[in-house]
Amino acid sequence: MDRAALIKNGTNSTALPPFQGRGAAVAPNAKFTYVWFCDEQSGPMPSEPSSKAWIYHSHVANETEVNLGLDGFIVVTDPKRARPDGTPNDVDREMGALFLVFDETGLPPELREGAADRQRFAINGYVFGNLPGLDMNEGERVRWYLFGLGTEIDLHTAHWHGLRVVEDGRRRTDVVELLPASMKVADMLAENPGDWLFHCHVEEHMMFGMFARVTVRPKGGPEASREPGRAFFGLPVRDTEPAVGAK
Ligand SMILES: [Cu+2]
Repeated sequence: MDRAALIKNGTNSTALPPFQGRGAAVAPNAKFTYVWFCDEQSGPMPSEPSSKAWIYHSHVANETEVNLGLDGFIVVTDPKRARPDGTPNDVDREMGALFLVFDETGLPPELREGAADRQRFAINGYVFGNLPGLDMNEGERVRWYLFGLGTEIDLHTAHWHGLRVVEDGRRRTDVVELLPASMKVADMLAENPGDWLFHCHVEEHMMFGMFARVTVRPKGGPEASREPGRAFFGLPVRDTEPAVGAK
């Protein structure tokens, strides 16, 4: 997230390296709290969907740290269209999906996982249908935040089977194009119960594992959880893996 919001007490990454400020680089196991200031231009325009997401990533050792997974996103909601907790008031569920080929080639040997080609064609870091959490209930209005990142190989086309979306409030489709550092919003009505393939439509990427499963649970059966951390962003809850430095 280079320009979505300004960091008041760290470093504003619109400057060129070497970056200045206490938050420019944080040593392993050290802590630093960034304070973000979001102005009106951090949020969506009135013509855009009610929330939008911005990628952020480290600039300290950019390529290495991106490939180690030091990437994330921040959602900014239009205050006129937000619930008190900041979530957009016109959707029932939010998902986040990062399409990125994690390339371990340049990583120190002790950090590699040993794959022969050292490339992982991943959605949110998961490959071959193992991404958990893309679970929703029939009839829900689901907002997807879609991201691309990486390099020349990262030309991705996010595609849903059995489901359609409206991309950035302007066109109906079931394929959203993503280039590196793309950030897009796709709104879906989960109207078609079942287990559906969600994948990159670039042939090689799909064959190398860039696919996941989306489940739309039919009305009347067991429901997808609304618990924070499960209902949002398609991210797993790591009950058994406390964050580094956590007590
Ligand atoms: Cu792809």
